Amino acid sequence: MADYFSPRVDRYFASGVLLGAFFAPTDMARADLMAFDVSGTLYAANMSTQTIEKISPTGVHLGTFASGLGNAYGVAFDPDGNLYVADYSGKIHKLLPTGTELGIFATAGLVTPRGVLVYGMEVPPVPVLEAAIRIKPGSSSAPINPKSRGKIPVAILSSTTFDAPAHIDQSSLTVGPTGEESSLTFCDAAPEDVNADGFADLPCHFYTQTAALQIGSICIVPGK
Ligand SMILES: [Ca+2]
Repeated sequence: MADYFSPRVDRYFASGVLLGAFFAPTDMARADLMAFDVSGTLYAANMSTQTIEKISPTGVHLGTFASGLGNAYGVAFDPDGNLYVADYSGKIHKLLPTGTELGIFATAGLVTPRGVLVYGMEVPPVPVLEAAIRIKPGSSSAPINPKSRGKIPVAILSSTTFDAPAHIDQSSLTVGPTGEESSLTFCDAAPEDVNADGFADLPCHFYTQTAALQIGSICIVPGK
């Protein structure tokens, strides 16, 4: 969800509960309209800078994808990965997947276009499994010392419908405020049922310093 008057994009759980700021750079005053490409990279039109900005699937600002787009508002991809940009000054720009502008796609009939859609591009969403994080379950206090040079053990629990050791791509696991931290040390070769529910879980270990946890910041554990 882009907020017009503050430079950030927030993310919500499917339930509507606020997950937190997904993307909040100070150099994007107006992240208005956005579109995902097939890899999950987000493209946000910024009318104030006349640019399209790229944001990684974990919310890292990857820089400017294309510039000189007038009053860039709406964005939409076609099946070939070309990007169409609605320019409020009266035209639709067409960009190649590289970001190079192919030219003006249309001007006829356009006065102040803001939104643009490509017919048939409604892509089924990638299934997302949301899981809660419990720190030191069973303990009355749950401190983590961010200055520790040790490792944080994290167990990914299995269930009747989810086999963590079999389904998790271990190389995709991270722990940290952005999800970009290369904090994984290793996962145990042998699965272990850490919560004694009969399902073997995946114990993993993350470098505490690389995870760079801070008081008051969120911690996310993305993985595929
Ligand atoms: Ca278990």
